[in-house]
Parts: sequence; C-alpha cells; structure tokens
Amino acid sequence: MKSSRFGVSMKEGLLTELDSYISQKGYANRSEAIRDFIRDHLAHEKAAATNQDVVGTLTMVFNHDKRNLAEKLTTHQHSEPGLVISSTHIHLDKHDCLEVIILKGKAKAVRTMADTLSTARGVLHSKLILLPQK
Ligand code: NI
Repeated sequence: MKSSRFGVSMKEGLLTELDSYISQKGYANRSEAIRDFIRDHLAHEKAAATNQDVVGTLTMVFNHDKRNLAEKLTTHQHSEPGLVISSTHIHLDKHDCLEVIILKGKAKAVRTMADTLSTARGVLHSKLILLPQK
C-alpha cells in the first residue's frame, strides 16, 4: 500500500520526551513509533466503540481492608459465567492487592463488567485494555 507523509508540529518539550521514549523502546525512528501508537490507539478505540468480540485485561489495585471488597469483586466476576476467563491476585503489602482479570466476550458486556469492578468502593486504580479478538 502507498505511504503518505504528513507533518506534525508539537512543543519542543513534548518532542524531547517522545524521542527519549522512542530510543528507550528501541524504535528505529519516529515514523515507526508513531505508526505503532496510532495502530494501538485505533485498535483499542474500535474494540471499545463497537460490540464486537473482544479480549481484555482489567488491572486493578485495591485496598482489601475495605469492608467485603475482595468478596464483592469475586461475586461480580461470578455473576456472568464465561466472561472472566482468568484472574491473578497478588498481595502487594499489608493492605493493598493487585488483581489482573482477563475477559473475553462482546465489548459491551466486557466494558460493563470492567466498569462494575473498577468503580467498586476501595478500588484505588484500574485500567482496562480491550483488543479486537480478530
Ligand atoms: Ni491480596
């Protein structure tokens, strides 16, 4: 397929940060890195915007001292059998836990499950990554 060139202007500080990131990651040049960023972003957006079959990971850090939180999170995961296909729980310190949940299904159902889990009281950080299954 034919390639096209286009110019992008940005503040020097942002460009310096970008170049530093690019060299850390080992990209050959800016074009290769920017193509990768765009592909990655579009794939995520497409998977999130439509109700296609997706796979996803939900990463959460939460405080297990919050009343019944760990139990609530587990109960939610059981509520739609087949949607959560795997999970890993790590005890980070005396109070906090890291849980990575792997989901598979229609984008809408996966997002609803992820929203329910990540908005539970006591969840400190969460990030959902969705990718098209095909
Ligand atoms: Ni734990």
